[in-house]
Amino acid sequence: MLTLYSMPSSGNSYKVRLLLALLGLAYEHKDAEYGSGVTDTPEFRALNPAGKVPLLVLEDGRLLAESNAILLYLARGTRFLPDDAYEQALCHQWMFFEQNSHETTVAVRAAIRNYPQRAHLRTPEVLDPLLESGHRALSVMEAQLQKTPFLTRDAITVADIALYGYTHSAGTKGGFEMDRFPAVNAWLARIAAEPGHVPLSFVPGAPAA
Ligand SMILES: N[C@@H](CCC(=O)N[C@@H](CS)C(=O)NCC(=O)O)C(=O)O
Repeated sequence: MLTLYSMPSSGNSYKVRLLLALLGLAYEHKDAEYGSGVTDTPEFRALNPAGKVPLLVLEDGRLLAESNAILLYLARGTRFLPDDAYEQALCHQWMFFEQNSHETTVAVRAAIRNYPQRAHLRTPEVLDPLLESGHRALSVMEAQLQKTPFLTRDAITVADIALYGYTHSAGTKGGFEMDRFPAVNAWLARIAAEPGHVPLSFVPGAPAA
């Protein structure tokens, strides 16, 4: 069975839990919530020297880190990753955008606003530029989603799951003005309606909130 080390409150971990749920794949969940110290232990550092989750352990013990690499691995041969080289590259395009422009703004602002460990960063000097750059990232998504129902085409792919991880809570957790992005909101609703969709709080073995 697959094993996933993940942080229940984290969008990067949620992306992987969501794809596993949409694929109907069973896995053992190892909780590494922020502040629990799990990612700082020598045992975990031996598995992932970066000290980050998500971390996937394959059935044969091989390891895979980085949420988007895990998504691409799990999605091969499924409806979530197109076979066509260009369409696949479009998925990569959006997933690089996610890590470079979206996670670094939308997720970082939400983390500062919500994790007590980041409370010292709750200043206008830090939060205001993140609001502006996060809105810019959301505008890029809005422009595409005005044209196509999903980010790369007419059907959901791993690119949508990667971007959903933090966009679904950008308003509530990040304080972003989501009313400005109607196509993004419609896209969020389409993904939430996917059969097998689970919320952020879902971890196997625990009741979904
Ligand atoms: N680029 C990585 C980022 C992973 C990451 O930053 N994970 C955070 C939670 S969102 C983490 O594990 N933090 C634990 C720690 O820093 O101790 C990915 O997409 O997987």
